[in-house]
Amino acid sequence: MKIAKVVVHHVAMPLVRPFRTSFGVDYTKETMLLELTTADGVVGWGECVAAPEPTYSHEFNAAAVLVMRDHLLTRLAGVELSAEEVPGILEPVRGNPMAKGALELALIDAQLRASGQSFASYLGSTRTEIPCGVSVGIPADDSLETLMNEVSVYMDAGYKRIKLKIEPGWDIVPTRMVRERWPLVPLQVDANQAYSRADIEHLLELDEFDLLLIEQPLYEDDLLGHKLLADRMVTPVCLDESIISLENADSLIEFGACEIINIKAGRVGGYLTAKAIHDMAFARGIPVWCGGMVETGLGRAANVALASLPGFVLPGDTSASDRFFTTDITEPFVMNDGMMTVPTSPGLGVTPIPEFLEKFTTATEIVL
Ligand code: SMG
Ligand code: MG
Repeated sequence: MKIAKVVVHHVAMPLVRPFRTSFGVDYTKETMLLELTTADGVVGWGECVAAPEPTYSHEFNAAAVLVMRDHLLTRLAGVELSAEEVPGILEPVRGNPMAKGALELALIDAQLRASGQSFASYLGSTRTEIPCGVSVGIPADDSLETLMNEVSVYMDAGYKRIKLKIEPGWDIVPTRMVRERWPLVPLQVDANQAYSRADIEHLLELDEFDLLLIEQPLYEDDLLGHKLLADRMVTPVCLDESIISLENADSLIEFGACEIINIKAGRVGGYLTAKAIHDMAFARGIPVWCGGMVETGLGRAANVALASLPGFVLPGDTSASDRFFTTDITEPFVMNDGMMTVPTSPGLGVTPIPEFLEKFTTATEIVL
């Protein structure tokens, strides 16, 4: 295929409630949806999981557009290529995994629409439905009551796993409260790098809550710190932000810095690398699960397909569309008895609904 045109749709979608993490609070999802057209007139869609600010990682929306336009599409446009060649062609460009992953996804979608194959089948899916977990933010009002009410809503909805966002000052007490109220629910915590090695003794207090894992407790570059923690903590250490490639995932497992991996395609440069990390971890018996970046239905479709691979043995942050949005940009992803159906139509299996795309679009940019 030849990439002939790429339009970036900037969208802003209100969240049903604020989503607060240790690095900030969001009231709106401001994201970029890519509409890629091939020389044959096939359209594919992708979603960039960067944010307006470089707070989860170094990438941010404005920079991602520039990188796509000036450094990625200059290498990809107008040449005959398949999606599988994209990681290799973009390899000379350092970093910028979210920008790369978004373009790769749009091309995969176009390619699969042309061939009539679903994304899940293309990846090698072994399941028709997946269990859903949910990520619960730190309450914007710092109230334990607000947290308990929110978790109650998710428990009633049938979520199979609860993840609590934690930070210094919001960790032991809320985790204990949720664990006491729901003694059996699979529970995990995510600090988004908010602690340091000086907090190791404190983090060990979480061991009493029978957690599935603790996610990214320390700064992403503190690999030794994660190993020191993993050596002492009974709760398995899982890495998110620190995992940026197949090679470093392999290294960090070998080094003992993590026992479980959160796989997010955008953080590692795309779904092909995400699958490679899955395959490596599966072969080594390392559990993985699918992370989320508050995606619209487009990115959610891709994540649900990824999460249907056999090594995804823990429920992911693959919640229903209504966890974040009153109106999704695609047909909404719904959950039944804690499970979500993996799309089977060609490509991602969903496309933006024109009326909703128009409603949420704040700007469009032609980058090729
Ligand atoms: O999509 O359900 C989702 C969000 C899950 O907690 C979530 N993501 O560090 O894992 C993480 C965060 C990163 C995004 S915060 C805006
Ligand atoms: Mg995380």
